[in-house]
Amino acid sequence: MYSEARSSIASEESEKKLVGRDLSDCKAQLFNQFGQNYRITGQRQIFKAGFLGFGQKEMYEVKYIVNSKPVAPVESFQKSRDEFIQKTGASVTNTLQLANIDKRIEELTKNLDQKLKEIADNTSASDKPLSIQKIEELLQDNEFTFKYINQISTRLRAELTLEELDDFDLVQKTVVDWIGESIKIAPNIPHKYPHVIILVGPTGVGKTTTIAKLAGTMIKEAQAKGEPKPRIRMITIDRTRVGAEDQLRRYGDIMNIDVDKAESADDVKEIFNNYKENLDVFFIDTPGYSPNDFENIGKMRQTLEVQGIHPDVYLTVTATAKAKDLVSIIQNYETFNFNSVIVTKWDETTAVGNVVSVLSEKGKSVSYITDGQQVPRKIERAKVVKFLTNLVDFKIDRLHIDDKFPEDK
Ligand SMILES: Nc1nc2c(ncn2[C@@H]2O[C@H](COP(=O)(O)OP(=O)(O)OP(=O)(O)O)[C@@H](O)[C@H]2O)c(=O)[nH]1
Ligand SMILES: [Mg+2]
Repeated sequence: MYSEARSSIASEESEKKLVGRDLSDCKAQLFNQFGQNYRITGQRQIFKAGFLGFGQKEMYEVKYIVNSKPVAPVESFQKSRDEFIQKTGASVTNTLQLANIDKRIEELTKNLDQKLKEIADNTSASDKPLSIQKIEELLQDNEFTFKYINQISTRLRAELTLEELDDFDLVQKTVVDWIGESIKIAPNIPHKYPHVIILVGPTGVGKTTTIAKLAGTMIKEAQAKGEPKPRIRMITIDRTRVGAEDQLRRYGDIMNIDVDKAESADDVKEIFNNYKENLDVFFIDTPGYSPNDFENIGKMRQTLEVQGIHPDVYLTVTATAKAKDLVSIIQNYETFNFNSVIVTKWDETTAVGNVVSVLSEKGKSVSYITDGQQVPRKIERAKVVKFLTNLVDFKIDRLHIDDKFPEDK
């Protein structure tokens, strides 16, 4: 429902509509086009459907009328001032009254300046070239954070000429390249043997499943190369969740991998020392804790503080997590000194701008992506191209990005 304004002005054109991000955005657009020669006659919130009709976005629609005889704001003020002086001038006979009039004019001028400044401040959004506005909308639809979007817009203004900004294909291509450059892929670094791999992260993100996928992939790759089966052992330190150990054991049984349970740093150390000579890889599965559960996260950290194991720690997060939550997960799991991030449940979302924005902001690299429940099939090493081809509604030059972002640089 529109909330309607009541008064009407005689010399006006017909009513029109305009859509913006919010009321001040609509006002800024109107000011940009008509100065102050418009009047809002109605306003309402509307919802714009996102990609394939999913993910509605709140927008604002205003109805407005433009005055038929435009008068610039400053002119109108000067006119009123002249009329004011003319009207009062006849009766003004002494300097005191004149001084009062001057003071009043000064006040009015100050107020008007302030108003104009406020309007100008609000106007800056609609000053944007159309291509920047369009790219910002695309980035929003892909759930990039406001901070990330602002950086892209600022860079576009700084690095592209007005002519280039008119070419939307070029703008998209440039932005896709910049997004690609902001994604850090964790390098495949050589490690000490046995290779200790620990997955940490919030509850239910897929840590245990991902460990099974990683172990299964190692076995499959060795088979494919005709190499001997890697010697793997898995440890669970999950004491809190019923069935956590069973879940890991079930995967262990299928792949013929032994599973141990550890309750303390001493347990982990003992298991490690008992088997380290005869193992290639140790996987350590951990319980999931809310990022705000500092107490349990702290205790778990102590359990994993074992001299000499040199672990590769991965933070596991889902692609579906909100940007704000990703920030707090990264911050609160920082204590594990994780090397890189594994992004799970890629199959459960279409927008990955949230992950790209937060990882780039926090300077974190990504190592693996998992995109389904099947073990071990649904895991792959992270690739920039995978992120870019997932961008919704962007025009992607596949040959160009394959060339610019080759795998395993
Ligand atoms: N769709 C989808 N589901 C996944 C993926 N990875 C894991 N899952 C599912 O997510 C659920 C939780 O997986 P777990 O491996 O138990 O998660 P966890 O992080 O070990 O959970 P906790 O140990 O309870 O913290 C299971 O139903 C998995 O099948 C994925 O990439 N895509
Ligand atoms: Mg688990």
